[in-house]
Amino acid sequence: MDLHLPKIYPITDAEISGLSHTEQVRRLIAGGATLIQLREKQKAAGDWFPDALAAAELCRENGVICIVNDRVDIALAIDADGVHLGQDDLPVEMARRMLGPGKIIGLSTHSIEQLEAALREPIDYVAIGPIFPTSTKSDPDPVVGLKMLSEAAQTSGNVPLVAIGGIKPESLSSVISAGAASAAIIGALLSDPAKIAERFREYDLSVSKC
Ligand code: TZP
Ligand code: MG
Repeated sequence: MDLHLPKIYPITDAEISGLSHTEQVRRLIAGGATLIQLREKQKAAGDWFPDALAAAELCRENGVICIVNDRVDIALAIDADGVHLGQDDLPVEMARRMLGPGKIIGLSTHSIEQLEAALREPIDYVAIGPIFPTSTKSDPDPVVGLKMLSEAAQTSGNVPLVAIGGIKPESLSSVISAGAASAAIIGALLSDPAKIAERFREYDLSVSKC
């Protein structure tokens, strides 16, 4: 699949925002998001499913791409557009077999070695991070930095590269200049739930300056 990623890749987090995924999606769409990842690290599938389904339906109604973090079962159940896998999730080959050729698969990496291995898998995009220090991820991998991000961008070639970890509106241009196609963001977008749409627009403004 020839995937074109938007420069801002928002990811939901119910703990940080204190909101349901559906409400976060509503606010992110109001701010202009065109692709959203649903990320739920706490709830069991059965508890999360109704909210995930409503969030996916809201995305569909608005023509917004919906990607599910980690959970191929949820992605299938809500007919999401794709899944974002980590190094410890189902193997990409298996996820591809379950989802079929039409769905998006992204894979998180944390080093050039992992990135090179990821590029041998049937993925649509690859992510690398944390680029900057982050407090959002429990037990984060070592910080990658902008220099390794540039190396990753050269290594990934035509496969779109997503940068993640600690990206603020003021550092967005540095990750795009280093070669990332897109910047995934959690905390800085969601930490003030009343300002999610406003924060998204701030990132959008920074993109226009890139
Ligand atoms: N993977 C690497 S860093 C990270 C993930 C999921 C967290 C990114 O969140 P934030 O708040 O944008 O630093
Ligand atoms: Mg994961």
